[in-house]
Amino acid sequence: MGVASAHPIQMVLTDPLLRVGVEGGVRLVMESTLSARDRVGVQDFLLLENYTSEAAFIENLRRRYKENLIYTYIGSVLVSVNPYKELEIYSKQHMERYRGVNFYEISPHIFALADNSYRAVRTERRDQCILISGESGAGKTEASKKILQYYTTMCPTRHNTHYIRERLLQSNPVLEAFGNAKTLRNDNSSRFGKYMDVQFDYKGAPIGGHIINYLLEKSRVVHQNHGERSFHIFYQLLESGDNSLLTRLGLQKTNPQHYHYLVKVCVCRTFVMIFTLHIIYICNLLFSVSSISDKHSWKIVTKAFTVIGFNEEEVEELLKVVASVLHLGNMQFGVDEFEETHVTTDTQLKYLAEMISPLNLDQVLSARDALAKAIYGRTFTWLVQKINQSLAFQCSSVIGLLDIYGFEVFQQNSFEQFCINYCNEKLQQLFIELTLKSEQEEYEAEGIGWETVEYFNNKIICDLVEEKFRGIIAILDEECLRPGDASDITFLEKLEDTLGGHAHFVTHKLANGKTRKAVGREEFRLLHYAGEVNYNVTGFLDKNNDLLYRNLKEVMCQSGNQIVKQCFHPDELIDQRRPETAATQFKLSLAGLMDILILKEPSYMRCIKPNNGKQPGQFEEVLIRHQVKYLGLMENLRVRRAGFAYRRSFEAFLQRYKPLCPDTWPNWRGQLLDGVSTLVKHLNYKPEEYRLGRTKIFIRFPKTLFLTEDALEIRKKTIAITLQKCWRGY
Ligand code: AOV
Ligand code: MG
Repeated sequence: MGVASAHPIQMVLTDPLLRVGVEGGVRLVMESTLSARDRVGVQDFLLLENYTSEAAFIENLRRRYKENLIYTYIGSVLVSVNPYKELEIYSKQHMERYRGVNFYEISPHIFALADNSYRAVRTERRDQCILISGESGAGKTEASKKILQYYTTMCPTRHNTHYIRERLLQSNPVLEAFGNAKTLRNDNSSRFGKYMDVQFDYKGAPIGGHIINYLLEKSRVVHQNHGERSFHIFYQLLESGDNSLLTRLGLQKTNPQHYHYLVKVCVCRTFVMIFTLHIIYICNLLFSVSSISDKHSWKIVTKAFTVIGFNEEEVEELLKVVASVLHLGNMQFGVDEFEETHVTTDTQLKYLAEMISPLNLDQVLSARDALAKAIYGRTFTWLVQKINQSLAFQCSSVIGLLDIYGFEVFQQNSFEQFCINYCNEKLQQLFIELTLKSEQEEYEAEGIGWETVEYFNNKIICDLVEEKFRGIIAILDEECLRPGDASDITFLEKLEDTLGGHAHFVTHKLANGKTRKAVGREEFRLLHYAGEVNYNVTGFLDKNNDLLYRNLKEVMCQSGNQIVKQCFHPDELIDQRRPETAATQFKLSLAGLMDILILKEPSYMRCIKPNNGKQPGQFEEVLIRHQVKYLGLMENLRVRRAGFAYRRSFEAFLQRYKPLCPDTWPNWRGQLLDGVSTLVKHLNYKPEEYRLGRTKIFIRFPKTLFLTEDALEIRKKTIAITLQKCWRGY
């Protein structure tokens, strides 16, 4: 359609079904590999006739989804719709089809995205990152695993780093066991953020990796929402750990209901006794998740430990930590006639418990929970460090993969959802900065004629959360530090005082003094880019403070368990400074992430969740339309359609493609602009395909650049053959 179908370079290079000789080179054209099925709808939204119509956009998605064509492009952005069923499109043969092949030549696929980034690293040593976004359950984690599989299967190997590929792959099941859980939105929901660098040597072999983890939702260790589970590892261990192991850990091979932390759904404590039987019944139904086999996962995880390089003792130490968390949850406390709390559990944890007994019952329980969360959270970070050690970080070109928890809305949303959704705002902001905003600013700076495309910039929401002094995190920190009567409710009041009237912040109070029913008295509502979410402030201060009694830390420092010992360092006891609050730590780590990403060349994948029932084949239009809207896909398409797919500085363009023109080869001695003009004239670029700015050339269609790349490849071969002949003759 709008794409240059009969490009002069293409005419030289291609004849759809034939091998054609070009300058001595031979090439089999890939277009014939597109089957009729692959062509359902358009495979790139840029080709949509009616590209401004949201209905046409969704219809294209629907038609393709019906044929199991879950991938479609918007230029170089890959859009995917979760199929909720296994598709036969990820085999090694499929990977091979995508190796070294340009986007437009073959049907859209995650492997094409992976390969495209890989080639940029391999041929030009440009660091890449692949940013995968979408709401909870949309398919981000699955996508990042597929990308990693592609690299570990298709890239060349260096024999002395062969083990690295296996370790890169096997880090996933371990981290998922400890960091993923069943939620209402996703049976295997990532409850931590993960950024992973895969490092490649100059030959393109993966030689190392490095993982950064972001804010684990550790409150899940001590309670879960109704219908959800704690982290997978607990169930895997209880279901499949062999008897002697469980005995050594003091655990019983029993239903998880035996462990208080695994049945601690969010129910008021006073009613726990009354409803115990009822809860046990519900929990029996809850523990098994039909889409997850804890037994099978356990086998994979234990094997993965070995691959990563854990020895038997280390695995046992780690599982002891997991078990100790369950034991902590089962500690019981009684109150005597003087209202003092005593430990009533007769276990080896009694000593530990005595350390916290001078508190009242509520304080004791929250101190115990804080300890369980700290142990688990720190062990998770230890695990990531341990994996990093095994991945042998080296200074080289990288492809970064970002797989972070997706935007989520539950009936009850707390501090965790607030952090998760803030993180998604930041990623959306990056997407806007790097695509919509910077693209348009660049055209302006380069003096390229341009009609501005309007889009919603969510910076206003990022500022609302993170601004110094006035942002929600700053106000929360202030309340956390304020001595005296600070509470979750005073925090809410402060928010109202400072932010009331902000376009994206709402409480139950209306300006006319009346009450807004849709927001509870203990809630505030944020109008996120992806939708409205009510946050209940209960627990915000505690979770943000994330404090642990000093004497509990002391006990932990003396632990005989090697992992616990490493997680609780005595230096912590000497340090008098107050640690950063949880929200501020998170804010800083996200700022660090943005710094990492901004230095790399990004590729985007936007994942869409087709229904809330996790069902294959169900394309719920309202739900999908909402995601298309908030992911900014229509704006993305409009900017792309109006804009240019690629840009290169005159210097880089000339340097790379000068072998294609006798006037610029081997060197161009004049002005860069003139050199580029001469080169594109020789390549027969049509006027609508490119623009020359002040310092850069802008190329409208990917196809133009791909064809130029193809021509370059052939030219290089010709040069190599000529040189060989010369040498032989010589
Ligand atoms: P998420 O990472 O985006 O959610 P996942 O990648 O865990 O979502 O996907 C959720 C589930 O959808 C998976 O467990 C699979 O059952 C299914 N699924 C996703 N992608 C595919 C695919 N390409 N082929 C087959 N099934 C798929 V969250 O981690 O909750 O934000 O925090
Ligand atoms: Mg995930």
